[in-house]
Amino acid sequence: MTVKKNFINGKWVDGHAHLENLNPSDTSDVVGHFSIAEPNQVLDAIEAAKKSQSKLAAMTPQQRFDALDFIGSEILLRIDELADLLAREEGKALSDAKAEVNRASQIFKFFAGESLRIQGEILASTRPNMTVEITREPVGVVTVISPWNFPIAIPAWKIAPALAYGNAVLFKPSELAPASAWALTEIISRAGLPSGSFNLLMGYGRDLGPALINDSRVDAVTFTGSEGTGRLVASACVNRKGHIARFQLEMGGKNPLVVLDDADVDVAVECAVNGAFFSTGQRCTASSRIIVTNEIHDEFVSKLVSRMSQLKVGDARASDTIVGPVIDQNQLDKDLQFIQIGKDEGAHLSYGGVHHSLISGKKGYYLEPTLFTNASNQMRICREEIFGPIAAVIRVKDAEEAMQVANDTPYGLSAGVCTTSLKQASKFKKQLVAGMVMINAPTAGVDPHVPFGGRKSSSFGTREQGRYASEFYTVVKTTYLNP
Ligand code: TXE
Repeated sequence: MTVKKNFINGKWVDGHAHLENLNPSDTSDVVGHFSIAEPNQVLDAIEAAKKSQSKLAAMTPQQRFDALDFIGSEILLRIDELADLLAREEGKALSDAKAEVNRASQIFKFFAGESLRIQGEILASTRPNMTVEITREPVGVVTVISPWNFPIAIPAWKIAPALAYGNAVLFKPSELAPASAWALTEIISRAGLPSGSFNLLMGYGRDLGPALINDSRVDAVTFTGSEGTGRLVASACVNRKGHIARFQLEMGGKNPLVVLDDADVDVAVECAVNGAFFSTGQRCTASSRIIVTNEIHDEFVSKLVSRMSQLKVGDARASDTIVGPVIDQNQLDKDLQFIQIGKDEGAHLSYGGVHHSLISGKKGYYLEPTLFTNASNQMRICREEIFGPIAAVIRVKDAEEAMQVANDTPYGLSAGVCTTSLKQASKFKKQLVAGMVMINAPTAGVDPHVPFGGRKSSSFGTREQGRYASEFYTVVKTTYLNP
């Protein structure tokens, strides 16, 4: 049995035990075995990262460009292989997996360019003979904690800017999807970065998390995952010994898609199907609340249900699969529990809700895309993040009520509106309390070069992606120069 190792201080290192990574489309298929790092190996990695960070920062911008461009190019060159691996370990349909791998490549290439564009400012001083210079420097050592649902794109959008701006990285991927993380690390290990400036530490967050955050040699922590874990990470960053770590959290969503009476109903149905069910609904930007005004409601629901019947559920790697399995038994149990909660709360199950343990002879965590109608915004299925292929339709009387319901949520990541009225589109753009607003577009699916993030319980800290990422991965220095 081959065990894929952790990467510490430029070397592949065994841990004390290993994770078994199972294919959620076929649980008899073991994707691989991955070494679990020990907390004292985390300390070795921190030491190495601290020592090498200045070497990374001393590389010329062109050298950092070349390293990141190499990573982006190799990802693209191996897109079919990496997408197949991603679909196999995470259960995302192959077309979605391919799009994700492509996006990871685009992100590395974008930040390759950004390493050449680190800007500063020179201002006149209020004092005679003085000049004020504002420059950006690396933060130092950054811990990257990522979830399983985008096992290559989320690491890419954290690691690429960290390296571009000269930060050493400690990368802790999700224990549920180590294969894509390992493959990405193997590419990064050949990119010509100083030994120790990039480290991979696989294992469980509860075991490795404290070591990765509590050490004051770690300057910043970027996290994506559940809200509960996000709060633990925040508290550890604030309450550790030594200085408070800079931190950035991307957490849950309960994203609304508003469909107004004047919407193009076919466009609205496609937005709902894509936003709610693609990637098996396991996206923080998934549309889980579909808020529909009275007049269009019945036509919209009937077309949506008919469209849902065309969504083939199956093995993520089968070419005709649209909805792959959910990630694991725990997530399946959570999804089924919420389906029962929805029924008990009095919502009407209009489509799906059924778990198939066997499809085409393969035992997996298959769940039909599921739609509740007659839901109210106060039901638990409309308030808590489920993270599965489950959406609820809430009927409202008009655009005003739709706005109120859309914003009545503890979250604020992405929000969509389908309308043909410019006036309504402008109003919703202004008044939706969300980090991202989608007009006649699914709530999920974003560009790789622009800011990503939310409000309220969805996010904390500065935005990720695009040039706004520099706010997190650099510190500003103000120099007063009296020559
Ligand atoms: O998340 P966790 P899980 C939500 C979604 C899902 C639920 C559970 O609702 O059903 O979270 O998923 C690491 N200190 N989202 O269990 O536990 C962990 O190892 C430091 C929404 O995967 O938050 C992993 O690397 N780190 C979300 C990462 O945190 C710790 C995407 C995320 O794990 C830690 C994923 C600790 N104490 C899940 N404990 C979204 N909205 O995008 C765990 N980790």
